[in-house]
Amino acid sequence: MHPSRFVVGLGLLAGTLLSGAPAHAAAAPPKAYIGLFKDNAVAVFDTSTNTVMKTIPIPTGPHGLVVTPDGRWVYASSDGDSVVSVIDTSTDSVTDTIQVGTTPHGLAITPDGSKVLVAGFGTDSVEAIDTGSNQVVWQVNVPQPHNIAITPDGKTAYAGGQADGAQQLAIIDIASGAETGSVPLDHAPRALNVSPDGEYLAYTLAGVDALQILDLGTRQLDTQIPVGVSPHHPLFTPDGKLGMVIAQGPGSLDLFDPATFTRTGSIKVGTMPHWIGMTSDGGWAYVTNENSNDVSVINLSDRSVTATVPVGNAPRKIVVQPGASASAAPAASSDAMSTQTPGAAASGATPGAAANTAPATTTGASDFSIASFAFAPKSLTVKAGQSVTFTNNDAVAHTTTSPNAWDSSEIQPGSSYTLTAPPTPGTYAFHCSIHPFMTGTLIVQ
Ligand SMILES: [Cu+2]
Repeated sequence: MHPSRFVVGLGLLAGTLLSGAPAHAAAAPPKAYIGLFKDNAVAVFDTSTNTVMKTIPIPTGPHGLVVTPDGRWVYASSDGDSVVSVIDTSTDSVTDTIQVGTTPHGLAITPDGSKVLVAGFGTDSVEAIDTGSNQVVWQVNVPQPHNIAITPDGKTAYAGGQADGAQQLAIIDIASGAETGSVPLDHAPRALNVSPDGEYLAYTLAGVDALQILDLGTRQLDTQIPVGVSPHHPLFTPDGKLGMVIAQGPGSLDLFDPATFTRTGSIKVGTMPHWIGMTSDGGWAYVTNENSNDVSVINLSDRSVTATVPVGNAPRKIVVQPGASASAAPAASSDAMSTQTPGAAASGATPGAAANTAPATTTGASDFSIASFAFAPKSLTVKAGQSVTFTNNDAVAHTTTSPNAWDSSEIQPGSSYTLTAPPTPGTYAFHCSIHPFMTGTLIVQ
């Protein structure tokens, strides 16, 4: 949300490269952070290669997610726990855990990065975290707040309250933490965003297949834009010229023209899409697909989906660091994982692989352990025809999948899978089809 800063940064970068100055000024491509609701983790996604680099475990139920305007910190709430985790993006590790009220839902961050607002669904309150101290500095009563939007001037927050009989947009003065007004609603608000010019609020309602546009000057409903079934997260490009909203039913990203409030197009994405992340130049959008376990990478200049990337179980929220969009064209690479199509279940034929998922504890030592989203050891040498067992010691399901050689399908937590090493000597690369960044090698002699 700092287009001017972004432009300056790009100018400096370009100048530096042209003059052949030291490379340390080169900015890293922005990373996206994706909350994996069923993996209890945040995936770190490299937008230059469209691959997951790492998965960071956080407490149960990753829900809200924001990144500071300088890109340095990511805040993630866990709705099954009462905490907000702070991720240092320079190391991609959790460096602080902030206690908040029970069942925190959505997060929002002020444009200057000084405060993170927490929708405290279970405590009927919105809390503010000061990002300098990572302490809660105020709290205000709002019944069952779910998601929050902040105006571009950083002064006002709109919190969508979902409580029966008190469905509303609560208006909060961010400096004081006081509620200054409320817009009553007759349906539960889902997700919301303020237009870049600060003039109106776009929001979605449970059970209403239209995007709602509230004039923030008059606080009256300006118009409704009919969109696909079960609309969810709305977002604007930073220049305000393009609006978009998730339509969960058809699995699409619906586009609208903010000048005329008319729907102008629709882009097919995955199954049960949830949230939109965008590069700060508005060049690329990333849509999480909760039920197909992947992210659709969308080139907004020609509105094409350039890649569909498996990222983990039940991706919901996504944020993208500020910075130049560097989304890779999907390589027509030999890397089978990056070309997996949405919904392509890992159920292919597995010729030659004797396979059965069985309780792990019944027989001897396992050859591969799966833990913390990694295979251990990374590589193993066996003889042709030898039994090789994979034991899943993680809390989430994984697979071991080697294209054209074997596919375990899902190995549940605490279970194992035993295969017979292929008869043909060679090096067999394998991965987890749910978390394609998990890779390993079986060397058959
Ligand atoms: Cu996995």
